[in-house]
Amino acid sequence: MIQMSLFNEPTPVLPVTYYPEFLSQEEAGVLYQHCLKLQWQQNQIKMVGKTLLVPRLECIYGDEGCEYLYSKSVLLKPLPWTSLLAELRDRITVLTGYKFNIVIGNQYRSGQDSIGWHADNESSMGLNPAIASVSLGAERKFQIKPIGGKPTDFWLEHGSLLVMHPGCQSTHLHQVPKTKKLVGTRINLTFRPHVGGKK
Ligand SMILES: O=C(O)CCC(=O)C(=O)O
Repeated sequence: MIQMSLFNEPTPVLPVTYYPEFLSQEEAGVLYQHCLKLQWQQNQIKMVGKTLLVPRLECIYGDEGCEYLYSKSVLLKPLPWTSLLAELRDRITVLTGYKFNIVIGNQYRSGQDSIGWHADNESSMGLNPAIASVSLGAERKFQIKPIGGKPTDFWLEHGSLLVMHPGCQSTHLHQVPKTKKLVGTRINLTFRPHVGGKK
């Protein structure tokens, strides 16, 4: 299906759904404060023979045994769900019908923190995972593009939810680029399935 914009240019149909006001401002504020206290760490990644610091902080919570390895070098071992994170997981499941076993947090401390173009296609999530991404704090640009195609920008607002539907990780790449603008802390929570999970 091709949609046309006002100027008769095709608007890409993306395998994502964006809910700008998924959480109320009050709920988002409480969750942001809770997330600041999670167990953040700056991991190291091995790339082209070098060991580099991941340019953001990360944390992981989830079902027992659902370890998550990405880029063949960063192994995240989940801590047990906090009650707020479990409530949020269940609320997203009620809205979308998708089930999740882990949540990976990304904390972008400034405009210099980022995540480059990638797809979340680790085999531990099984085939065609749905991934649900909650944003808290400072607004950052999120870009998504078909592999070999042009990016579309989303400004992910405090309290918003972006759902990447099954298939998205096989056909599209996404990133949160660095920015020279002065921006505050942003926290992102990505809820994911896991083949080792019980739910
Ligand atoms: O911070 C975001 O919005 C995206 C995070 C992301 O791409 C990831 O965790 O794989």
